[in-house]
Amino acid sequence: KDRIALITGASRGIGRATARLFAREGAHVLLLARTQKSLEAVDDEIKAEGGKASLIPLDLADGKTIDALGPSLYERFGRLDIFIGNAGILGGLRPLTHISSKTWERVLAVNLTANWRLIRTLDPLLRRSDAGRVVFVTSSRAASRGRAYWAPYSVSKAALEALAKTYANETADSTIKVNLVDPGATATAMRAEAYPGEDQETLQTPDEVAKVILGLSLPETKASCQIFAVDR
Ligand code: NJP
Repeated sequence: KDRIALITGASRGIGRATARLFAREGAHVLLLARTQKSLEAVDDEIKAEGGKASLIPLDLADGKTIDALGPSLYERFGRLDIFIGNAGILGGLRPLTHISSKTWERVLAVNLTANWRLIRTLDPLLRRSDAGRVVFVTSSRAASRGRAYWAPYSVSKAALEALAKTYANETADSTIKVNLVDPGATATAMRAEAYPGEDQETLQTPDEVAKVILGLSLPETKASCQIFAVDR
C-alpha cells in the first residue's frame, strides 16, 4: 500500500524537491503551503511523472485550520506514515531591537507553533502507521550561535529542536521515529533572501537535502532524536 506523506512548505525549495522524490518512490504526497497556484504546479510535475499527490492550501499561521487537519486526514486516509515539518520563514534580517511584534509573532507561529499544532493533531494518525516517521527541517547553526540579525529565526529553530526531541522521547515506546535535518546552505528562495547576490550555482541543491530526508523517512530507519547535517 502507498505510504501517505504530508510535507509542509511543499510549493518550492527543499519541500518541493522532497515531495517530488517521495512521489517518485511511490508515496502519496500531501502538499501543504499557502499558494494554491504553486502547489498546483508541483502537483502537475508529480502527476507528469506518474506520482500521486493531493493539495493542502493552508497558512501555517492559522492555528484553527491546522487543528482541523488531523480529523479531516483521518477521515480520508485513516493514518499518516510520514510527516515532514519543512516550512519555515526568515522574517527579514535586522537587529532584535528593530523587529516588529508582528514579525516576531509570525516567525514563531510558522516555524515553531505550527509544528507543535501539527504534531498535536497528527499524532493519532502517525500512531496508526506501522512505521510513523517524522522529520523536522531545522537550522542548527543559526539556532545555536545566536547569529546577529537572525533573532526570531534562530529562536524558533532552537525551540523547534527542543520540540522534536521531546516528541521523539514521548514516542519512544511506539514505532514512530522523529529526527531533524539541518540542511546548511541550499539553493532556494530563502537562501537568496538571506544572501542576496550570492551565486546559487555554488550551493548544494534541494534534491541533495531531499535524499537525506527520504532516508530518514524509510520504515527501516532506526535513528530517533538525532540531528543530521547535510552540507557538503
Ligand atoms: O525555503 P523556501 P527553503 N504557511 O522559502 C512555505 C530550512 N533551511 O526550501 O506558503 C504555509 O524556498 C512556502 O510556500 P508559500 C528553512 O528554515 C533552509 O529554503 O506558498 N506554508 C514554501 O513552500 C526551512 O524550514 C536553508 O509561500 C508556508 C516554503 O514554506 C526549510 O529549510 C538552510 C508559510 C519555504 O520555501 C525549507 O526552506 C537551513 C505559511 N505561513 C535551513 N510560509 C537554506 N535554504 O539554505 C512559508 O539551514 N511557507
